[in-house]
Amino acid sequence: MEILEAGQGTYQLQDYQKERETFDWKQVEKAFSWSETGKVNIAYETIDRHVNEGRGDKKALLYSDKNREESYTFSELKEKTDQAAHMYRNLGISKGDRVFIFMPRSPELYVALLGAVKVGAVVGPLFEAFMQDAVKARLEDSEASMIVTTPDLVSRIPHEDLPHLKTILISGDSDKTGSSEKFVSMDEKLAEADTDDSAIEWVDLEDGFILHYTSGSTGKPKGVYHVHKAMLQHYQTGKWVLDLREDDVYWCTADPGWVTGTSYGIFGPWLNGVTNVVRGGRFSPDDWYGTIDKYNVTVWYSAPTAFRMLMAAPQETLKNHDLSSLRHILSVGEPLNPEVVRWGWDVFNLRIHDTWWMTETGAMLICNYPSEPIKPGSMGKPIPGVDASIVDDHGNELPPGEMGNLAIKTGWPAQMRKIWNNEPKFNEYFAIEGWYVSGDTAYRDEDGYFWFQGRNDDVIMTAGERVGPFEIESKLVEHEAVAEAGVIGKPDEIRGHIIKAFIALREGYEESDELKEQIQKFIKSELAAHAVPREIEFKDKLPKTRSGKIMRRVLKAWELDEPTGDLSTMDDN
Ligand code: 6R9
Repeated sequence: MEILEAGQGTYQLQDYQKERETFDWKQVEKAFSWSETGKVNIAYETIDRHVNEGRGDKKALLYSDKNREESYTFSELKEKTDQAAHMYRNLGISKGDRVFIFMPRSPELYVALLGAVKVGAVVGPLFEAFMQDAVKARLEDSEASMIVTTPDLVSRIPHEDLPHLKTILISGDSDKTGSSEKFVSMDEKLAEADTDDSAIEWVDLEDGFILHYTSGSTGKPKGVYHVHKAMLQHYQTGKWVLDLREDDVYWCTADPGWVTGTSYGIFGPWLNGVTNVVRGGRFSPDDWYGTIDKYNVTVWYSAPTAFRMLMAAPQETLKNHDLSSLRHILSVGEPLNPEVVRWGWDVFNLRIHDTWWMTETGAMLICNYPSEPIKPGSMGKPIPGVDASIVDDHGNELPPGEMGNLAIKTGWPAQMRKIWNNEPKFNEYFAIEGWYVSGDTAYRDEDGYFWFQGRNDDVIMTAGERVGPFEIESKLVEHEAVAEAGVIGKPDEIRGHIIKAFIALREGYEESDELKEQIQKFIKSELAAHAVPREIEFKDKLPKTRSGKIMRRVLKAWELDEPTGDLSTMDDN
């Protein structure tokens, strides 16, 4: 077994075992003044606290895109979010109202979101790429009273069909403004608003602040509801896992439409008072390496799909940039292929640390840590203060090596508190007494490391064997011709299912029957005969969510000629 040993430095989590034995979430509460007052606001703790504790002049946000380049200190963000809070109050928003944020990444987005949280509203971040039906479904389900958007996106809001939606706040010049009472200019309303901090609503730890819609495999998207108390875990995992320190320049590449872009694009870094980079615009290897180089990024949190695209980029792209500022790299969203970890080690001379969590879990739960060995292909071990296990469908814990439901003992701080308007759905996650059942299949090894196998629906039964798609996909991307791979079970009369692989080739490779055979031989000799994809289909690109997850259910639907279900989160580029 290949193992990447822990670094020799001093880390925020120095002794994992000891911390597991002694840690209590109560300790973290003491870092915040609300442990005395009982009243809290996550947006205050994220921004204002640093100003009030003398760190106001520190750079909080470094923003750039093709046309803009700006930076904001904590003091500047405090003033802007206070002003936004007054604006929301002036427009009648109060505690518990749902305010949606439908904007491309920009400083205005971060101000709009945190300002709404300051007045106690529950924010619903949307991907800017959402089209009309996706926007409508989410506003309808949540009965949102306001949406903040930009002139380019406003036409996708079907306001006539949304009786609860009272205000459409437009940031930037738009000819819509004033055309009906619903359309309001954000710039105008901001200019009229005060900038002191009296608009902050002090709420209870169990009051909600964010509603993240996430699609199930079919059916309509679910509104996952999180409360202010989640900050304890955003803050603490920012230390233990992101290993954030005073002078870090941190870059999380995720959009706030995805939970990673809020929990770790806003709250994790800023609760810890570090400088946070936001890069607008689209992904390209040159742009991303350029961003690390330009800002001297030290801690970088991204996703396997992006790492695989960087791997496939020409070597010169890498050589054109100085990436020596990087100290710590992390990944989330999808299984992190061992090949990607090896690549990271080769090109950055750093280990890529995988982290596992979900929209529903609100924050990281199973992770790799700078002070612990990494087993490439494993998601790591539970954070201190959290217990994870592998259970069967009746809740019996399974021994090491056996595949089953990845489950978490209930009661961690960032756990979702409800699915909006859908109690039965919420209860499904907790059907096994005392456990949150994730819907992922995994196993645990003798050393307590967890190994992801697939979503439950993705695990393949072939000729009596249970095969996780991840292991095969990871082996496939080790082949020199393969850029990305998605593996599904295709119904077969004799074997139950056969393994079918959809493959996107690297540049410079052409599809052919010889290549198919070569790939099959490669899997047979490197993995196992039963793991060989009997069918291989080449695609220009694989269907993926906006957070970069390969949509195996879409591959299956294509294969079986069945309806593909809700595609609102599919990336159409
Ligand atoms: C944060 C986020 C959750 C699902 C999760 C699992 C997959 C996330 C992973 C991973 C393997 C990892 N997933 N992290 N699979 N290794 N490190 O991604 O939330 O968008 O709700 O997705 O993503 O299947 O159940 P979300």
